[in-house]
Amino acid sequence: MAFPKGFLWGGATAANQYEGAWDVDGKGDSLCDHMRGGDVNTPRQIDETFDPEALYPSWEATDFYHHYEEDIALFAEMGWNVFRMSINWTRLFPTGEEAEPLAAGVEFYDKVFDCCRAHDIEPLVTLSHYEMPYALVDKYNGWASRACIDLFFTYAKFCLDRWHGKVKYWLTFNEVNTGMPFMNNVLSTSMVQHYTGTTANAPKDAGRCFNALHYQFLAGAKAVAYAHEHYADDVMMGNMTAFVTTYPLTCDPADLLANQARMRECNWYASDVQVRGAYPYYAERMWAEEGVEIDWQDGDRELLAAGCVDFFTFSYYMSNTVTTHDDGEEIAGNMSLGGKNPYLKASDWGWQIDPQGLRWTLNEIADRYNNIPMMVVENGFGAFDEVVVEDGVERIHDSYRSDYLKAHVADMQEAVNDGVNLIGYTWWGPIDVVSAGTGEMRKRYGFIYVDKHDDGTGDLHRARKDSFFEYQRLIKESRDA
Ligand code: BGP
Repeated sequence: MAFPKGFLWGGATAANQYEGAWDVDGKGDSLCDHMRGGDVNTPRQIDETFDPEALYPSWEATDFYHHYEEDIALFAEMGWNVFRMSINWTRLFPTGEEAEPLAAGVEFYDKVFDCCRAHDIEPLVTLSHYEMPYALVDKYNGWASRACIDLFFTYAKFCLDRWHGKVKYWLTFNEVNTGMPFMNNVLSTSMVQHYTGTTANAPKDAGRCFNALHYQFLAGAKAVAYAHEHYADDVMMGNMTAFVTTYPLTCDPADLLANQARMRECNWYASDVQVRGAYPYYAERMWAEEGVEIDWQDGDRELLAAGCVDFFTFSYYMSNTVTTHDDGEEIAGNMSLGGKNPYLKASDWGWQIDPQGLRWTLNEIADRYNNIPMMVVENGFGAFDEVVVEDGVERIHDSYRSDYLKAHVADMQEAVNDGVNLIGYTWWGPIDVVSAGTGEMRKRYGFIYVDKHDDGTGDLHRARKDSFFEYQRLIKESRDA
């Protein structure tokens, strides 16, 4: 069996990690522009005011802004028919409160979408990929304030009105569930407080996290409802969940329950709101146990119900374990912590490699949501790469990355054979970008190498890694099958 006809193959990026040109043509500063780089042991630092001595990796990133034509041509060469990217809110609305967008920003995205279309590539656009105008963080404590719902909607409405004919697939908030208190993703949760310091020390406040999420759900629902009302024939609106797949470490029933609680908190809570248009039945107890009061206002329930998404998207990198016994060793993961699994190997950053977990996860989502159309919009392998020059050509022999790719695609194929309604796959960071978690450049995911380094050096030239040709071959084979 093969992938369905018209299956979307491509890659995924985010403006703050890829676009660069952070202050060009009137663009405002985003929260990410205030973050320094770190590494696997050094958490990132958020500065309120810029230190002239410090490096802020998002400022230049890998400069899609000035390389988009070259990069999209390389994507087309691999055979892509989808490219996930995000619009940078501050390139259109520098402080988030302008009534009209900046013409230069609009023109930039016009050109990018036209370039994609010229290569028969569907853009898949995230409206907010850990981006928020810093001015809104400053003034409102970001998503701590209901005010952001309408400000986000002004931005989203502009994007949908302008680009509904060029962009069919839209996602509201990247990995919105990482705003859950347990996940403690500072890019999501620190937006709820005007916070400076290291990402590891950001204060956790369950009440603010749950309410900031409530406001994001409402903002997303408002955009989805608007799109359905005006552009139902043109667009498909999706959620984006960071899927944190966990297994009970032992068959102790207490571990089973602990794992169920973790899966609910990390994955199903946010997904249920966006897919079913209402909080899950266990939310009341969760709020009570966390001492949280949700700021319900008239019309909130109706708005959530009107904003159900058309397709389910998620990121999947790894799996973890959960246990009530203290022999579970905690390791780092994608925006979360989890336990080691003795059956799995891990990347140099401690992310456990589990392709079968992807098949399991796809089936779980299909079971829960009546086999809704699904896309894996992030999956990938961050690794150190070595450039060698052979016959005057730069080569990167990254068989580890190709192995990860092939193993995950093989298990996706199994899920498709199971009957799962999977419509697309976008590899994370198909061209080297800044790491979100650590701010590093040397944690590379790309099929395309970019000459850019953690100390800010590099001339930004691009080079095809071995995995570039593997992905190209895999896509071709899947289409020819
Ligand atoms: C996801 C984010 C991405 C991306 C990816 C890899 O959580 O949506 O923005 O960065 O993880 O993570 P990292 O860059 O920390 O390796």
